Amino acid sequence: MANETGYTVAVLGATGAVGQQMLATLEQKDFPIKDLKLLSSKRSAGKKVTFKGTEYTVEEAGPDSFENVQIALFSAGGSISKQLAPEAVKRGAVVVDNTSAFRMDENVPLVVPEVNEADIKEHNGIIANPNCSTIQMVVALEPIRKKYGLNKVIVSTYQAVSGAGWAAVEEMKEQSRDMLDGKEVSPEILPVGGDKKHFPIAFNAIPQIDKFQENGYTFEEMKMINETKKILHQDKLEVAATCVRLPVETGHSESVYIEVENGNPGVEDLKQLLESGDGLTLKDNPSEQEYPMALDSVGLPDVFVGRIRRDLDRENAYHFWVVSDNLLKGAAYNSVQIAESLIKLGMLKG
Ligand code: L14
Repeated sequence: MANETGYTVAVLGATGAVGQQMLATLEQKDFPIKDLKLLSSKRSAGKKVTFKGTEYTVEEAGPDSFENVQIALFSAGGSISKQLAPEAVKRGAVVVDNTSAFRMDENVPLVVPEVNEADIKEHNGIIANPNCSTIQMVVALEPIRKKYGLNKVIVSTYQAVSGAGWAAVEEMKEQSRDMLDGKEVSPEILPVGGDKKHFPIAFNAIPQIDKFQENGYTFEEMKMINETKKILHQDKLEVAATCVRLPVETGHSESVYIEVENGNPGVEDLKQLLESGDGLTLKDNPSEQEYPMALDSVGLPDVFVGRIRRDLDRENAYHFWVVSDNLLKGAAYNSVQIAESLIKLGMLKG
């Protein structure tokens, strides 16, 4: 479909869980698209995808796919990004990469527009979209950090299966049926496709997301730790994370403990701050049992926060609960927001 005005946009990984949400977000925001190219790895090439009522055939991505592309949204896995992002940049595209391939590269801004939009100005062709669990946490931390400063963050996550892709969601559903029917199950994907062992996710809680590192933390945990410091521009911030997979289809939840640097804000102060924070929706009314839940977050771009309370032993410490749709604000929606910021900042060739 060709429009008179707008940009030439490529979506790489168009058939995947995140790619599909990228298309839904572009459609819903009526993003100015002149030409749309839908790309994938070899495995998914040839599949049909509909965008704004027009059917597209997804093409296998190669270096030349990015000829004349102005903005390329990548979500087809880290190794494809490593291979093709530099090729897209060589051909003049700006790449918004949703994998972990470039996030910690010092020449690549790592951006959550509500938090560090200005970092986009430093880009050299690639802008990284942070990890899903990191994004929703920093959106909630930023208003507090801005006013009171932060010394320490400890987070435990309760992560949904869709982050690992459609095949993992299918595995969870089939396993659930099989277990209820008393059949044996043979997990093949979770906790991590490429790891040695696989465990059932149905009726379970798995304290492993991505592979283990030498320090005993998983890669997902280290992503949260390192990315949070980079996005908040605070190398010395103390951060620890424990990432756990639950049999939830979509919507990550997080229990967050913080120690603020200056002052001793009351819970009401924090609620007001969070209520007016960009991209945040406060849902915090214990007497009416109102708090954020994964199921309620599905399909919505907001980061929901609630259960805000003081630590009982430390003056400057607080606990809260953060929930968001991991495929939207955690991935696709944030990527499209970065593309919108590029336009707003006048950084896309028209
Ligand atoms: O973008 O849920 O770093 O398994 C990698 C693993 C996103 C989610 C990333 C998962 C992720 C993911």
